[in-house]
Amino acid sequence: MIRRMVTNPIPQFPAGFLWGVSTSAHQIEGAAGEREPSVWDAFTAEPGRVKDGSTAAVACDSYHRYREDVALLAGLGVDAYRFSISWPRVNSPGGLDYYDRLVDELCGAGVRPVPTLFHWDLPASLDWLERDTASRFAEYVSVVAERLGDRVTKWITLNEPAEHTLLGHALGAHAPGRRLMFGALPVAHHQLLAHGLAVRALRAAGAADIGIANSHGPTWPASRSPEDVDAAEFYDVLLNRLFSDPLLLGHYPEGIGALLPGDVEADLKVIAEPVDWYGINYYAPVKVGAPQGTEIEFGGLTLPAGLPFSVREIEGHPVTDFGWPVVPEALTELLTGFRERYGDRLPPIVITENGCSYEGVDDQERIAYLDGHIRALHRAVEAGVDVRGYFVWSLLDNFEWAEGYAQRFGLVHVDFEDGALARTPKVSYAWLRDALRARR
Ligand code: IFM
Repeated sequence: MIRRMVTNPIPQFPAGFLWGVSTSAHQIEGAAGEREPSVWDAFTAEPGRVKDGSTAAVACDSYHRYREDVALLAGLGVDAYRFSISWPRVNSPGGLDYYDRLVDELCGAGVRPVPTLFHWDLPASLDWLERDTASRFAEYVSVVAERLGDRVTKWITLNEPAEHTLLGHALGAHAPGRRLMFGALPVAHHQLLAHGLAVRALRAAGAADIGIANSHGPTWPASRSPEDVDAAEFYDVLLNRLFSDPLLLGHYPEGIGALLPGDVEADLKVIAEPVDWYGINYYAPVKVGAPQGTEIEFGGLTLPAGLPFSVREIEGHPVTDFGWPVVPEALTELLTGFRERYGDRLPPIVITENGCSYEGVDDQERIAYLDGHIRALHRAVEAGVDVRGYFVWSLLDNFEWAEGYAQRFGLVHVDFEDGALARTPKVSYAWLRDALRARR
C-alpha cells in the first residue's frame, strides 16, 4: 500500500497540453438491449468467462446517465473526454443519435470530445480473422465522421489492438475467447489495416488530428543471460514493436512477416499512413525471462506453459489491487526509448490511458500513483519528448472485462450493488480537480 504526502500541484506542461479522462463504451454504457450484440455479449454469456460471473448489460448505465457523467467531467475541470463509440450501437436504429447527444452535451460543458472508434466491442457478426472486417470498419468510420465531424476535432481509430489480438484471439482470456496462439497474428494485421483505412476515411470526411491508442510498457530482461535477453526481446516484439513498427516505420519487426496473412507489403503503405499523434496507454513495465515450462499467473491472467518466455515478478515496488507494479520511472524510460527508436518518424505523443485499480473512496494510493506518473511524464518532456496530453483511466469504476466489477479504476466510485448506480467522487477526483485548477 502506498501512502505518502502529495502536496505540490502538478508541474507545468507546455501550453495547450490536454488533460483528460478515458472510458470505453462496453465498459460503461450498459443499455445492451438497445443495440445489436457484440463479441463481448456472446463471451460474457458463457459461464466461467468473467471471474465474478457479471456482464456489461447495465454496467454504469452511462447510456441513460450521460448528462450526470458529463457534469462530473465538467466538475473535474478536464479539457477533454476520451470515450469510445460502440460499432454495434451505430449499426442499430437510433444508435448514432446517442453519440450526437453525448457530443452536444460535452461541447455545451466545454469538454472536448475525443472518440475512439473501436475499443474491442466488435459486432458479433464480424471477425478480425477476416480481412474484409478492415474495409467494413472504414465504412462505419465514414458514417460516424459524417455525422459527428462538425463537432469532433480529435479522433482515435483503435484502442490497444495488441490486447485485443493476444488476450482475445491468442490466449482466450477476452472476447471472442479464441486460443489460437501465434495463429492469432492475422488479427493484428487486419486491425492495423483497419486503422490505416480509417485514417484515410476520416481525412476524406474532412477530419484532422487523428491518432491511435496502443498499449506499451518497457520490457526488462530478468537477467543478462542470453536466454533471458532473447526471451525479453521476443516479448517486446510481440507486445510492443509488432504494433508500433508498422505504424511508425512501415515494416514489421524481423521474423514476424512469415506469420502474417498473404503479401503484406502493399498493406504496410496503408498501415503507415501518417498519424497526427501517437497515443500510448501505459500501466506498468514487465520483467521477462527464459521459458520455465509452467503456467504463470500474470496480472489476472493464466499464461499457458509452452510460451517462448516467462513473466517474472518485479520486486521492490508497491502493487495495485490488480497486482500490477507501480513504477512511474518506467514511463519516462518508455517515452525516451520511443524517441530514440523512432526519431523523426515519431509524431507528438499523447498518453491516452494511465491509471490503477484500488478499492475505496479515500484512495490515497491512486493519488500517489497519478502524482508519480504525471511527474515521470514531465521528466520525459524535460528530456525533450514531445508529449501533448495525458488521460487518466478512468472516469468511473466500470466493467473491467474478464475481471467483471472487481477491479476499480475510477476517479468516481460507482455503487454496483445499488440499482441507482450512485456515483461518488473519490478523494482522487478532488485531488485532480484541485491540481488542474492550480495549474490555471
Ligand atoms: O480497462 C482497460 C481498458 O479497457 C484498456 N486498457 C487497460 C484498462 C485497464 O485494464
